[in-house]
Amino acid sequence: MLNYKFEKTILIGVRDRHKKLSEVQNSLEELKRLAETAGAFVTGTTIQHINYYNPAFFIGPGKARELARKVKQDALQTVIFDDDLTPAQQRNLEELIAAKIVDRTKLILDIFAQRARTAEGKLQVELAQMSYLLPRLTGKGVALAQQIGGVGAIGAMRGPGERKLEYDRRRIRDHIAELRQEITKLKEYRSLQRQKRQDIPLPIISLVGYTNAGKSTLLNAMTGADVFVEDKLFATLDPTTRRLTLPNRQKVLFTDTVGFIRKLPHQLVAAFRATLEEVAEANLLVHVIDASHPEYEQQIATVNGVLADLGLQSKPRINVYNKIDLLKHQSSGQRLMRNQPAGVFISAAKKTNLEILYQQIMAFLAKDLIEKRFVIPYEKYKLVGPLFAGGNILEKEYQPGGVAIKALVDKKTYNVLKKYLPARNI
Ligand SMILES: Nc1nc2c(ncn2[C@@H]2O[C@H](COP(=O)(O)OP(=O)(O)OP(=O)(O)O)[C@@H](O)[C@H]2O)c(=O)[nH]1
Ligand SMILES: [Mg+2]
Repeated sequence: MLNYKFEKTILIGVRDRHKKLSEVQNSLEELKRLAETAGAFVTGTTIQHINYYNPAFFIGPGKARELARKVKQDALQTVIFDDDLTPAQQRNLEELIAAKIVDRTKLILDIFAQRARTAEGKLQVELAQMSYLLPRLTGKGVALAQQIGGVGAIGAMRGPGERKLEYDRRRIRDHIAELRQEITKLKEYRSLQRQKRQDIPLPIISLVGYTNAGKSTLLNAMTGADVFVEDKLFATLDPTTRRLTLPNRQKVLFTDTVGFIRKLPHQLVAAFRATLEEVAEANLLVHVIDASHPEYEQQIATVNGVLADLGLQSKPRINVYNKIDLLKHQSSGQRLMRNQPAGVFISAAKKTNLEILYQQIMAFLAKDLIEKRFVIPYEKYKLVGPLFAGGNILEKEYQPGGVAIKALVDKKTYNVLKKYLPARNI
């Protein structure tokens, strides 16, 4: 992990013939927020126009030399590219320019490393970092021992360069395999804990959305939770789950997850798959959109893209347009309503319209459900109890004749359970 604290940093965006200027500018604006989130002191931003990507330097060699001069002149310490560099490009630029050369993926990985708190989060970030590092090993100058916990690999192996490189690669691959195993173990443990906690499985609603859209703020507003909220990118890395009782007394679980971003490093998506699999278990996704963001449409598209990558494009979803308190003009709200998929307009910070969101969630969960009362003999309860999956139990009472349950059930469950209807169904 690099330390960016207060380092004088310049950002480089590249525009080729296929990109719109505004696209490059907006992406750079976001890169600036990312760099600042990491702690860097951004002193300048440059857009380079290029016709083709130079395989050795990414930008043209002339431009690269110019950049080297500027770095020297202004005593810059870090150069961050808004695009991904190949390992060779990064190496060549580093040889030419007297500053750290960082690409967008590396920056995001470092932010994740700074911010991971739980054991699982840290392992996932480490896994992503190792996958990033593997193709970048050159056999020289890579402080591998330091990277993987100070085991004396470098000192112990002083064979010819090639052999050492092969050795380093193997060690990293082994380490990656270990990390994967540990993550799987932790995940299994967590899901076991989850099962233990609930004797009745509750519906799970997952908050998804672009980073900084207001997911954690919404979770806090709805559940009175105390999840870390910050006007920085990637405030949340570790999933948080909270129980919530809806106005109709139905209980549900809400999960807050890591936010998405454009050009989300594939190493991270792969490493966080375990976390994101929880999104896959959800009955319903609530897609939180920052309606006040000038690029909210592109952000929606990015989120849809990541969800599709995870195979979740057809999960039921409610769109939530957040931060409407910041929409100064009514016209921007109307534009939103005209152009976008239907959704609920809220302000999580001001708790505006949350009741409309609750209504929609309840309507979704209650779709095709009927409310009935059953009395289930104790000897059958073990068998029948799990049928109330979905947590739609409204009342539960232990009576002499069995467990009396008032619940919302779907047709199929009703057909199985109807033999337990009490003589007079009230
Ligand atoms: N004005 C306004 N600001 C909001 C609203 N909801 C969230 N915010 C602000 O937006 C910023 C990001 O909020 P978070 O809840 O941390 O966003 P997030 O989606 O959890 O972000 P990540 O965890 O980084 O993915 C914070 O500064 C919030 O105070 C809202 O309804 N109105
Ligand atoms: Mg958050």
